Amino acid sequence: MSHKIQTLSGYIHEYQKSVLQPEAFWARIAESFHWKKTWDKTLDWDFEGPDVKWFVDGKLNITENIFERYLHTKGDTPAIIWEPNDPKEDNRIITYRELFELTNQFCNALKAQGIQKGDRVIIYMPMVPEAAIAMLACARLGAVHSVVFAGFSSSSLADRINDCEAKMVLTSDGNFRGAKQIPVKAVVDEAIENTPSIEKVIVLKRTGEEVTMKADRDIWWHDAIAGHSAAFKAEEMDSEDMLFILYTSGSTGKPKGVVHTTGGYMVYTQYSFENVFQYTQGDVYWCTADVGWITGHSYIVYGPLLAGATTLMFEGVPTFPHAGRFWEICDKYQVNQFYTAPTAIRALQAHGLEPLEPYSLQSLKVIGSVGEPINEEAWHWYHDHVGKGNCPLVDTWWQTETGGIMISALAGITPNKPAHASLPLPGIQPVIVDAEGNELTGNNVEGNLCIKFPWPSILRTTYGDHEKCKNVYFSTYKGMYFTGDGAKRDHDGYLRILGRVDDVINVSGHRMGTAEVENAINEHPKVIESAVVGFPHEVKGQGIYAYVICDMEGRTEESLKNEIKDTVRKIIGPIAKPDEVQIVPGLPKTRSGKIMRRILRKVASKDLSNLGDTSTLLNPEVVDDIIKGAGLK
Ligand code: 6R9
Repeated sequence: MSHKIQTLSGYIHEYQKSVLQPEAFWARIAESFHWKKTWDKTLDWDFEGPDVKWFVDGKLNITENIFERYLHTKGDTPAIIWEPNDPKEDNRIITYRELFELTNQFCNALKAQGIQKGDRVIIYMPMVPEAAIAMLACARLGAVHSVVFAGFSSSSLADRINDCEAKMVLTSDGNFRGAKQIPVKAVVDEAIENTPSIEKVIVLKRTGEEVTMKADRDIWWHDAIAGHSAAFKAEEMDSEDMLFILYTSGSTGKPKGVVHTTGGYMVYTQYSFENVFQYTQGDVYWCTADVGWITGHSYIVYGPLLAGATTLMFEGVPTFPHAGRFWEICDKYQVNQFYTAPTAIRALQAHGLEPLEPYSLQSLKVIGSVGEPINEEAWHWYHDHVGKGNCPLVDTWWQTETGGIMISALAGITPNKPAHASLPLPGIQPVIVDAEGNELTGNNVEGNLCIKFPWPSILRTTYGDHEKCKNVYFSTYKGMYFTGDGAKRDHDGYLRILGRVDDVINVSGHRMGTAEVENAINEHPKVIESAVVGFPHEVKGQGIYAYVICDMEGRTEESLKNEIKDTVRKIIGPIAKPDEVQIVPGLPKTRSGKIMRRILRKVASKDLSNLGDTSTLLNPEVVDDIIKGAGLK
């Protein structure tokens, strides 16, 4: 039975029910899934711990809700349509039955290589169907997957492997990305020099480039699956058994391993997918994210497949071999729902309308946005030229930690308002609070965004460090989950997300902690101290600006700046490379020694108004030097 909301009054009705009787509301939705044993209690929760359990003592396997649930009706329906990086290469269309068999076969391969229920498996792969097969196979045998975006460096990869003590890495020889070919296996080799827990590496042949294969450790994917059966009995999992760990940046130094569990994540991703995108059976849905991010987990793989949808997976980039690539793919497969990020829209907007001209885009019914606030200009361009003015544009606000979309219009059901995420989904109770944590009720209010009641796909912990989970998300405001975002409820009652209020920068929709980038910069032997802030960037949304105190001996300013950028690229990955590096004589500090980031943010955004009183600083004179150094005086 579908729980798709059909009308505005239906939304209002469902929302009210979900707030008045959340347990009854979610129990009714969960009943439409296949459970090996139904739950004894719908919800157990306490935000102090935090300790949240949904569908307590329920037993299930999430992949049975994709495969066994649909095989008799959808065996021959395409589950995944895969479009390669290079349009000249053949595409692949994989039906539900084929995906089922490929998943089972890979389960058998993983088992033969020593993977058991509870083991952690790292997936560091390109956007190919095998990445989804790897995730599903882990879930089916009860292993915990942790996908690491294949643009991260070897040391970022090693940190994640060590944090969760993974036993295996799944990777490829190389990745195609636009005109580039990236030697991924070499990155893995470097990473696992320092990861004692890794026993095996399975390598998918993708680019055919030469790689070193270490005997007894490395095995080709095609050899690993050879001779294995296409049948595998799904492991019985508890609702609260871990499904995956996904690392994400926060305001503290190292990325945190956000933990999602089986039952609640399953229920929420399908429910939110069907409702936000108003997916109808037979539609072709396309989300352009990478499976290395939460959007790829929830809205390329799990949500759509749980809904029995056809999900398109694209290996490449928006501008290769030409800036009309996205639109070409939309027409080629008659895509009905298209979901992308504002940064991609802005990048394509810069190419003008010409690349759109050869394509009709007539099949599109719904367009969506995710990852960062969408500015009004990009909103209108996307709405008018891609959606041709007649597709609802769902601006979906959510986070790695929330597992699924929290605030968004339901396409064509609830009203669209440019640059507003708008209204919460049923079951989601957002509140705007002031600095003291008082709830700001009514309209026309602005403050920090919290959620005051659990929803099924809320994070359960941060891997190996529950205290951190408590401190980061549940301690700032007592009894509430704190999102780290600022928000405004406008005069009509629609929510607008204002961006992060903590030390997290959002670069092209990717989260970077300022402390994390500073730690990387400080690895350079010539660096004495650094401070990193975000600044407005036309395409990326935010760019990274680094202020660095250096020992200049033997270096020119230019060479040092490049070395610093390179250090960050090597330590974290290309996405964290600073856009600007400014060498400074000092950093503005308070008398207690805290860096005044507010001033640095102002200078980085070339805005010298309201710098505030700098006379109370420990070193007021550096402010002038910094302003001059930035070329603003
Ligand atoms: C799904 C995802 C989460 C942060 C979040 C917020 C920003 C995401 C947004 C948005 C405004 C939207 N964000 N969607 N801001 N409007 N529609 O992106 O997860 O990578 O964890 O990032 O992204 O700041 O806190 P994640």
